[in-house]
Parts: sequence; structure tokens; C-alpha cells
Amino acid sequence: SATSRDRLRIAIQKSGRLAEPARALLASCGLSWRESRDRLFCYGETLPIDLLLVRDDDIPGLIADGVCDLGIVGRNVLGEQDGERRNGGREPAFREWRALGFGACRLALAVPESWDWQGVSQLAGKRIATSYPALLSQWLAEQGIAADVVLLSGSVEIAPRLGQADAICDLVSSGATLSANQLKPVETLLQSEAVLAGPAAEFDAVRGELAQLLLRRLDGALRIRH
Ligand code: PRT
Ligand code: ZN
Repeated sequence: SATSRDRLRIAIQKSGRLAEPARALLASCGLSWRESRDRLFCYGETLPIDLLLVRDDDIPGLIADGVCDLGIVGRNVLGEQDGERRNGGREPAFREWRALGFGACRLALAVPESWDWQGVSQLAGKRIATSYPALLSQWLAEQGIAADVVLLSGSVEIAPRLGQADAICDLVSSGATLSANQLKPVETLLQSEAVLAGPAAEFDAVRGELAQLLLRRLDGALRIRH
């Protein structure tokens, strides 16, 4: 479905936690852009590598559809959407190419502070609120636990207080949000950070060469940072 293009197109978050560090990392690879008036598209000047500024949740689908060649997105978003595709019986369409070292967080299971946590078997028959149903369901299956997954698109941390759920599965970085809601993290499902995502399949020759060039520069930039 990818139209033939001789430029590479990278999707990054328009605004949010990953927006600035993603641009800064690409700029440190020697890329520069001319922004369009609507600021959704940035035309690459030093190299034929353009940016599309979008919601992070749209990035895996844009790669799957061939609208974008690469993207910078949290491993949590990529993993969730990959799991969704698998559950729907579809082939993998994107994969993680590189870990980028920013946007670190973890997808954690958290329970009320009042629980005396003994282990995952305590979750049997419980309701767990999350925005990551595929990752949570996969983890529960691996643990051999039958629990109800309650899908919420936001404000997951207040679900136990509202009586919508017994526990939650959400992203945690400092842990302040959990403690503000009298919850405590008890299990880590996924260690996440921003990643460079690309298609599962190969590129055509021109875009393949551009992608290789970008990866070489990216690996250089990541080495300097660490
Ligand atoms: O608008 P758009 O859809 O693009 O943005 P978004 O609001 O969906 O995403 P955004 O910008 O909030 O997060 C983008 C990515 O940053 C996530 O997908 C993660 O990969 C990464 N990231 C890193 C985080 C966090 N840290 C994080 N702490 N994403 C969200 N949080 C939230 C978490 O959900 C919880 O509500 O912050 C709260 C917890 O933080 P602590 O510090 O209190 O533990
Ligand atoms: Zn989002």
C-alpha cells in the first residue's frame, strides 16, 4: 500500500512528552526542516527526510499503512497496538528498530495501598482498569489468571476510588500519581521508553538507503549520549 516516494517520512508526536526530545534527537543526526503553516508537516532541508506531527497513538497505524516510513513512539503504544493486531489475527506490520533512551516509564499493575499483596493469584476474579487491554490480557494469560479487564481511555488511577475497578494497570514514572490515589505498584508488565519504530517488511532501494543513513547517524548520536 506504500506509495512510491523518494523521501523518507518520520512520524513523531506533535505535542506531549516525546515531542521535543524526538525532534532534538533527529536534529542531532544533522536533520533540519522547514515547517508548514499548519505545523503538521516539516519538510526536510538537509536530507530528504520529512516529519509528520501526529498523536502518538496514530504512529503505529501510519507505519502499518505505509503513510509514514518510521516513527518515534513509546514501546508501550507500539506493543499494545501490535498485540491488538495479533489478537485480530493480523500479521505484524511494525517493529521496534532502536531504543532511544528517553521517555522512560513502566507499565505497572497497582492495587490499593490497603491490600496485603501476596502475589498475582490475588487478582483472580478481580476487575482491572487499563488503557492497555492487549498488554494486560497477554500478561494475565501468561500468569494463568482469569480477571476482568475494564477498558478506560483516561483517568485510570481514579477507577478504584470510583468503584469501577479493584486494581489498575497504567504507566508509572515517579509513582507520585499512584500514591496520590492511595495505590501501590506491585508488578511490572513492561519497561518502556521511546523507540524508533519501522515496518516489519523491507523498504524499497531509495528509502532503504535513506533509512540506513539515518540509522547510522542515530547510532552515532546515541553512543555520544551514553
Ligand atoms: O496527545 P497524544 O496522544 O500524542 O499524547 P498522550 O497524552 O497520549 O501521551 P503523553 O505525551 O502523555 O505520553 C507519551 C509517552 O510518554 C507515553 O506513551 C509513554 O511512552 C511516555 N511516558 C513516560 C509517559 C510517562 N512517562 C508517564 N508518566 N506517559 C504517561 N505518563 C503518565 C501516566 O499515564 C500517569 O498518568 O503520567 C502519570 C504517572 O506519572 P508519575 O510520575 O506520577 O508516576
Ligand atoms: Zn496518546
